Amino acid sequence: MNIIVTGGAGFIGANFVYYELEKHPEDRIICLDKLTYAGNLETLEKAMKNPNFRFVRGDIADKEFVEKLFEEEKPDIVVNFAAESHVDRSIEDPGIFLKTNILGTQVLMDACRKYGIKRYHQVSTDEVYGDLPLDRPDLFFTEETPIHTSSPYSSSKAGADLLVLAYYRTFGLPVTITRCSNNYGPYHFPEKLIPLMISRALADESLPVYGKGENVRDWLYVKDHCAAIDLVMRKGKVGEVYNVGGHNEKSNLEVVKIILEKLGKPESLITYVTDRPGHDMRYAIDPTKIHNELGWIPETKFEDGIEETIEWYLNNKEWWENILSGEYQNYFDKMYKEKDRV
Ligand code: NAD
Ligand code: TDX
Repeated sequence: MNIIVTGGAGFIGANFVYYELEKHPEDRIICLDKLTYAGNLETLEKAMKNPNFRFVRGDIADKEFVEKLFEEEKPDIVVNFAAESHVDRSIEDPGIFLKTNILGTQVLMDACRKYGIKRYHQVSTDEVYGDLPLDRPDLFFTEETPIHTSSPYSSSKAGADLLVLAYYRTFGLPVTITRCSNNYGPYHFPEKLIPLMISRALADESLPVYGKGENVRDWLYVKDHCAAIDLVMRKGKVGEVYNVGGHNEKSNLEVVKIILEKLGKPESLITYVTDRPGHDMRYAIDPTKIHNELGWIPETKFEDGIEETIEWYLNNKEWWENILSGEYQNYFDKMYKEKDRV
């Protein structure tokens, strides 16, 4: 099968590219990525050596470009990871979130309608459900929980989800959606909580915790998310939404303290800073549906996953130091433009 993976130079998309190349060597992966500040071609260096992998630089919201790629590749499946993904950036500048996350999804699905597709899979987030209170640990997000967003980011993801379901109902497009909790693991961009705290702690810099650090996230190791997407896009029921999460709730302060402890750094590095406006209090996924229908369970315990992740950041300093210095943005020109390989 030919599978277009959009946003494959980002955190989860890249992990998914490697997951697919290993698990389904018979399939061909075409990664379409705009290489925004969050895209890093260095991450895909190993994949580039695989004859079943192709990288193409482009914008999912560019209709002409997307149609040309569909004509060339005739994809069987499209998995859409491409998005602006950072909540804080969406508070600073919402416009690009609406363009990429909503209009980009529309352009991709229109191409799917025009050229035909076996499956369009939308990678979404638990943030579309809004948040849960800290004093109700009995409450979880199910697929029936109403959409109730807080940030421009989550609103743009919810808008896209609604459009995907509309394309199923109105046009019969064979779609599926996964809504996943917070991921962590290799290749996570160091603007997000866990890699930010690891890189700053290693440099003995202050660790900025928003508010009191009591907000709770439901952490899932990225490989478990990749396994869930792989299952849903191949075996999930068309027109359905599947929640993905690991019953791994931790407050931000707990996470930061675990990182400090593992790195042997003092808690005095923690600095409480002004809270994020509209900050969601607690996310918690009920993954019963994907477990019962498709047999998915998370395999990595947080205690193991966080150790592996810290180990990865220690062993791959160059990867994130190039990001912090901005060097990674020259990689495309250096390695690919001159050689006309993409
Ligand atoms: P990321 O920011 O690390 O990567 C996004 C990728 O998309 C980058 O490579 C970027 O260059 C690319 N991109 C952005 N705009 C594009 C455009 N217009 N055209 C083509 N490519 C474009 O994001 P991530 O954390 O890997 O998240 C991937 C997806 O998973 C997103 O849709 C996000 O909403 C969703 N998600 C993320 C998490 C999480 O914890 N990170 C949890 C649930 C869902
Ligand atoms: O410096 C920080 N200090 C801090 O206290 C940062 C960057 C974050 N935080 C807090 C805010 C959140 O409560 O840590 C928590 C996690 O923050 P992020 O890493 O920004 O993730 P979050 O806002 O939870 O969103 C993530 O999970 C859902 C992803 O970025 C989204 O793309 C995904 O949809």
